[in-house]
Amino acid sequence: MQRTLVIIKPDAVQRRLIGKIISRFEEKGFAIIGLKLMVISEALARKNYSIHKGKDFYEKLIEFMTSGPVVVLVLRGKNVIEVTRKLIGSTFGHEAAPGTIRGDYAISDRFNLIHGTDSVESAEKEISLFFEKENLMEYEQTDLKWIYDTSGKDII
Ligand code: 3AN
Repeated sequence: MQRTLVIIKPDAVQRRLIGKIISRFEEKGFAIIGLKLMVISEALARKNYSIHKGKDFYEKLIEFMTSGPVVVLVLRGKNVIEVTRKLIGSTFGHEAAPGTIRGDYAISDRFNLIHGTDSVESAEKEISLFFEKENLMEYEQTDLKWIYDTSGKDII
């Protein structure tokens, strides 16, 4: 099963949206296998967003991501990277479709509540930046057989 990293950003924590955001992922059927509340250090923020280094919004992004506590999650499930991005919605709150997390709760270009990894290559890299292996709980999801059809070789 695929894994992804999600960060509930400082604006979402301050606006008390942690529960609502986590519910979207739980209700979809994903397992939470990593979870913590933390303040991201400047060095870690720069590493996680190194792809945007040099862009005009980069310094402001680092400032925002380190401005208060965030909740960091690792989610597990079928196509979790792509599906999570769909649930999150497009980057700018005012453009994000209603029904998505950003579409329902964000309006800003920068204060867009949540980060979700965008590719398989980035996922394992980002997960290892935020979590030690022993802090990820690879438990059995007991309702898996009601979320997917697990009766055959593949999980459908
Ligand atoms: P997403 O989070 O939708 O994957 P990315 O990874 O392209 O978006 O950008 C990372 C973060 O950088 C975004 N969440 C957003 O907060 C910020 N960002 C991206 N593009 C801009 C922009 N043109 N102006 C301001 N902030 C931006």
